[in-house]
Amino acid sequence: MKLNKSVAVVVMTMLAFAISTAGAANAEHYTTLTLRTMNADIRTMSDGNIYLSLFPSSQTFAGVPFSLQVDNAGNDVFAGVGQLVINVGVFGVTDVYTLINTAYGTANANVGSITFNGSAGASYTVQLIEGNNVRDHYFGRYVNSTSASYVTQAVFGTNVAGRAHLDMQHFVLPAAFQSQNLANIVFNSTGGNSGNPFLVAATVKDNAATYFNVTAIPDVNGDGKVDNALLGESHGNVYLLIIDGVKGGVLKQVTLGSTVELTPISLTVVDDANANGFKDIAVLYVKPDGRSALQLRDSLTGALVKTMNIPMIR
Ligand SMILES: [Ca+2]
Ligand SMILES: [Ca+2]
Repeated sequence: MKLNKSVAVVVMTMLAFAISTAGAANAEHYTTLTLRTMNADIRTMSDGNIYLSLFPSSQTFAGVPFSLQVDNAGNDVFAGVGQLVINVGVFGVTDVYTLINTAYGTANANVGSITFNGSAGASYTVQLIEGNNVRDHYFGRYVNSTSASYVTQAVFGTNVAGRAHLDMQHFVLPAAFQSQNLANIVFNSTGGNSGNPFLVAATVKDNAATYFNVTAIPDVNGDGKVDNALLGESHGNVYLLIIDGVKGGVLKQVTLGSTVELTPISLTVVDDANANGFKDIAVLYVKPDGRSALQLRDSLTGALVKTMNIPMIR
């Protein structure tokens, strides 16, 4: 609905800080982005009182952390016809979450776009369409519906007539981004009174993994060169990776269990217990009861050969 603060036509290239919120080791890895430049205050919009508690604060909406900011002038979103460039600089981003709604809006109007630019050429643009992936923040006489499955309506606020709300868009980036930095996100607003999109906050999720140990294993891909086995953890699971010792590509990836079930310690090469001609790998880990165990995994297939409890020390 109405933007009480006058928003001039602006084309802006603004910087933003990326604040890492890695959190617990077992948590998914999110980075909340801070908009360094804002030019409107949604607390003054229709039913804007519901936003009073939000700025500034850290919030979790639908399981995704967001950083909500307010500047010295009392602005808390980027709005109006113009462009905001948010520098990111996070490697291997898989998902981007945004809080975007509009003031006003005409059904099916193209009111802008959001573009994700990689550091090595990847680029992905999504148009912002009223009634598809954006809608009025206020449930009233403008556009009150979204059809895109990746929009979660009213992650904050109330989704009924006469009340305001914020919606969350979940963009899944193409695979090319997993081998480069997400350099920046360009929020482009063109809608004017056909729908004036405003960006409240954005957060990115990456595929960061933590590796605990690596060991050389006899050649498993037949190029005559020694390969490597790695023990790692990502997104709440513990993994064994067999990678090409020369080129680094993944030959086999298997999940050993969740980080709730096992805490990875180390791994080593052992003899060929399952007699398939390839040495096996013993992974040492700690169970929830504090006792340690070994998973014996085949170095070619990653298949579980056996699990061995380790005798207590007397
Ligand atoms: Ca090899
Ligand atoms: Ca074997």
